[in-house]
Amino acid sequence: ARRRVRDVHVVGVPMDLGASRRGVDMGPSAMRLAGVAERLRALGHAVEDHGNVRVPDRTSLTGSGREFLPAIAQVCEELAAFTASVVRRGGTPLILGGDHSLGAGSVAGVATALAERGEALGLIWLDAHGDLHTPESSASGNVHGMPVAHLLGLGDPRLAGLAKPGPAVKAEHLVFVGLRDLDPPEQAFIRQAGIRAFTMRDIDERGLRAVMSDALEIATRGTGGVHVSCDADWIDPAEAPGVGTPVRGGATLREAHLAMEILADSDAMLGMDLVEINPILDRRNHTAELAVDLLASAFGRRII
Ligand code: Z70
Ligand code: MN
Ligand code: MN
Ligand code: MN
Repeated sequence: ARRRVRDVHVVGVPMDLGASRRGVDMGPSAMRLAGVAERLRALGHAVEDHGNVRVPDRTSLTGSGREFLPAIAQVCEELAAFTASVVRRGGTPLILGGDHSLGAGSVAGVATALAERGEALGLIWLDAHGDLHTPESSASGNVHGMPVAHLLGLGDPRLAGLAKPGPAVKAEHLVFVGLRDLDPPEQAFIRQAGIRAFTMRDIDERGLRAVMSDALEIATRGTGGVHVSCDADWIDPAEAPGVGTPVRGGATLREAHLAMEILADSDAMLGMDLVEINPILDRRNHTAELAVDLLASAFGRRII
C-alpha cells in the first residue's frame, strides 16, 4: 500500500502537573531536539509545529496531586480545542507530552470532531498502566493515572465533560495494549466494565502481531477511526529509561516498532499522543530519539 501523505499538526504540552515525579514537562523539547518534525517531513508529510499549549508553572500553584486537577483541566480544554480543529480540517494531530493527563484533552477533541460527522472514536491506549482511576479511587492522587476513566465519562466533570457530546469514548471502542501495572480498583473496573485489555502476558503468549490485529479490530469496529495514545512506559525501560514511571517487563524495541508499523498499515489512525518522556532520567536523549523513531514507523516509514 502507498503511504498516505498527511497534514500533521504538532503541538507540545510541557506539563508534569499530573505526575509526582518532575521532568516530563521537558518531553516536548526532547522530541523536538530529536528532530520529530524533520523526520516526518522526510517521509513526505506536511508538518506544522504549533509550539506549546500554555501550561501553568508548577511553582505558581499550591498543593499537589489531585489539587492540580483544575489547572490540568484548563490545559486539556485548550488541547481539546486544538485537536478538534485539526481533525475538522482533515489533519492529523500529534501531541508531544508531557504527562498522560493530557490524554483527557487530546482524545476529547478528536472525539468531538468525529461526533460532528456522526462517528464514534476508537481508542488504543499503549501503556504499562491503566490510567483508569477517578479522583475517588486513586491512592496517589496523580491525575496522569486518571485520563481513561474521564474519557469514559467518569470522575470529575471538568475533565470528563471536555468531549461534546460526551463521553469521548465508549468502553466497547477502547482497548489497552502493554498493561503490567494496575491498582486493585483498576483491575475491578476492567472486569466489571468488560474493558478489553491486552497485557504483556498476551503479547508474550500470542505475539505482538496477533494482539495488535485484535486491538485494531476492537478500535475500528463501528468507529470513524482511531486515536493512539502512546505512553512511552509501555516500552521496556531497558530501551526507554527516560520515562516518568519505568516498569520492567515492557515491549521490546522490535515489538514497539512492529506495533507502529501495523498502525501505519491500517491507515486508521486519526491522531496520536506520545507522552511521559522524562529527559532527567534518560541517557543522552535516547528515549526521545527512540520515540521519534517510533513516530516515523507510525507515520509510514518503510525499510525498503
Ligand atoms: C498509578 C497511580 C501512572 C503513568 C504512572 C500509576 C499511574 N496507577 N501512569 N505513570 N503514566 O498513581 O494512579
Ligand atoms: Mn495549522
Ligand atoms: Mn499513561
Ligand atoms: Mn504509564
